[in-house]
Amino acid sequence: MKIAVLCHSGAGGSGVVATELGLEVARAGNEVHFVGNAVPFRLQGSSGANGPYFHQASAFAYALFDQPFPELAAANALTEVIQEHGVQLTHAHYAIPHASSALHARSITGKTKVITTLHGTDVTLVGAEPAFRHTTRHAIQQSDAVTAVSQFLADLTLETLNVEVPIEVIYNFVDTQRFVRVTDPAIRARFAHPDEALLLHVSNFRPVKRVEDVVEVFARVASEIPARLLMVGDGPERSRAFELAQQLGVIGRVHFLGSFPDVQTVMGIADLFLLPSNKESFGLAALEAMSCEVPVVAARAGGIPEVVEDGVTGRLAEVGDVDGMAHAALDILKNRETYLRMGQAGRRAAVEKFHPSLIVPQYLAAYRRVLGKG
Ligand code: GMT
Repeated sequence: MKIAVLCHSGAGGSGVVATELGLEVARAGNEVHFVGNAVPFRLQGSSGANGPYFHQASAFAYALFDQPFPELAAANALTEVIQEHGVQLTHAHYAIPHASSALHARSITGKTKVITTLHGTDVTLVGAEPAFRHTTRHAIQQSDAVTAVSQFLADLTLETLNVEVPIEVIYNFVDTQRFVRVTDPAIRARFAHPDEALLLHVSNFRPVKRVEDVVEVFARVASEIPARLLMVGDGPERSRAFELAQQLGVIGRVHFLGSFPDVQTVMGIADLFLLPSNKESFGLAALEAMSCEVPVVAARAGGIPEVVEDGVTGRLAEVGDVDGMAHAALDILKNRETYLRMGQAGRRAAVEKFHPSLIVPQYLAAYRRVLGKG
């Protein structure tokens, strides 16, 4: 099969899933072409002569336009890729603008099918916004197939956007060979003393992630046991989290490491992962932590309970309940038996439910069905 992929290039879960899937689909012998404004975050350095290939959309700016039109540029670049490389199928990750760009290219060429994967805020925030309601619904309705990364998201889409097409749930996956426990004490020693608990948060620091709650939970934990917090990623809420850590007097024990692609190294040395988001359709970072045998304390929001099993692979509390989350974190960190049991259960879930060998074939089957080959 020849497949084009449209996705966000930054350090967000939808771009990560799109990239890891593109790499797997290429490894399975298919030709994969990414099209966009920039090389996706995790594709950098990962593609070889057999692909996946990356095609840059034009960044043309014109004085009359008060802003550029990246979705039109993407549709144009995709049209060229379809014509030049005989792409039969376009996989759009995130409804707006990627599915819209793909539909545009389909309408120009009459040659590509479009499969759209819904990831989260494309429905819960963007799709719920009156400014994008009709275009989001149209992009979903007109796709040749639609998938969502959790049952929660599929149900919400059908309900809130009044969508009338079927939505197949295909969970996200994790590379369980890459996301493993890191046992080298020298790596952990860079960030924490052996007697300190190492807590971790990884995200793009948008308001939806509630990064201030991460700091609040950490401050409560650190008032009872020796602990440190690693904050990985960057985004609009970073400085607020930093200021709060200063106000709460824990700044010396909180390390803001910025954003980097090899997050498995810090996942593999952490003792606890925090994800207090107020909306989360899946929570890919939590799954990556689970694969590294790290228990997760998270908000009972959206699709998180489909990934993190309360009391088994971690603990869930209501959104904003920082006392409850701190209490749960301390329960886990103070009880070695619970900590080990939850870590091992997380790893087992990653291997048995979210392994690429289980999930990638579901996408390949969807591709074949859309192309009338399955
Ligand atoms: O929809 C978003 O907010 C963006 C997206 C991203 O690129 O970070 O995150 C969503 O997709 C991820 C991959 O499927 C999911 O793991 C995240 O839960 C989801 N984010 C939200 O729902 C807030």
